Amino acid sequence: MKYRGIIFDLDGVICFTDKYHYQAWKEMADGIGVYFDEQINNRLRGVSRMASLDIILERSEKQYTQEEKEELAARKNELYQKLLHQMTPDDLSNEVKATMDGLRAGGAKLSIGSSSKNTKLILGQIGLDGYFDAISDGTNITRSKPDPEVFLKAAEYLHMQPSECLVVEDAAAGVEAAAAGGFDSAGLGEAAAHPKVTYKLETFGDLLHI
Ligand code: B16
Ligand code: MG
Repeated sequence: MKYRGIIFDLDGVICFTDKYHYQAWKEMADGIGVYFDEQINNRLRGVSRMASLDIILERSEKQYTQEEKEELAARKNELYQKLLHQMTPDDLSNEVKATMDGLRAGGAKLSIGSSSKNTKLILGQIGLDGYFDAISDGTNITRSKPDPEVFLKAAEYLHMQPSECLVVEDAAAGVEAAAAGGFDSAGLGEAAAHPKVTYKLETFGDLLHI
């Protein structure tokens, strides 16, 4: 591994909370009579909570005030957090854990770079409390991916330059953010097909061969 630092996205890379986001947004959208389906949910990957709500409300005839929108986002988050409490260390795959342990044994420092304000709750649920050398998440940024802020902060917390770090992402917005910040990136799923991605991963374990 030629990188001294590795910055992992959380949702879609370390663990999978898509189905919980979907259930919580669906319940909120049903409550206000707005159509929502899995295809719209796919557009929310890597996007911040308020930007996700704006995408969902594209289907609404009513105009919501900022205060009303904050209430809707809070309602969704309450439902989402209830679902997150169902997660256990079994939601962390052996492959992901063994790969991260291997990268660390090779000398790399590991950080999270996630848009989620629930990062610490999720890491606690899956048994990774205190595991990372740094955490940059939705609580320390003002601009969401595709803005590079979350990754630049992670590099800063690791005391490294972007050129020394590799970003691991599953979302197009995340690959854009990495490129905008001067980071190389490794992509899984939709991110592997992005024209700006540096390495296409088939599995998480492929990181050990970079
Ligand atoms: P929260 P990531 C992102 O996490 C999710 O992919 C995205 O769907 C979600 O809206 C966003 O976090 C904000 O999450 O509501 O928990 O603050 O992929 O950047 O780890
Ligand atoms: Mg993601």
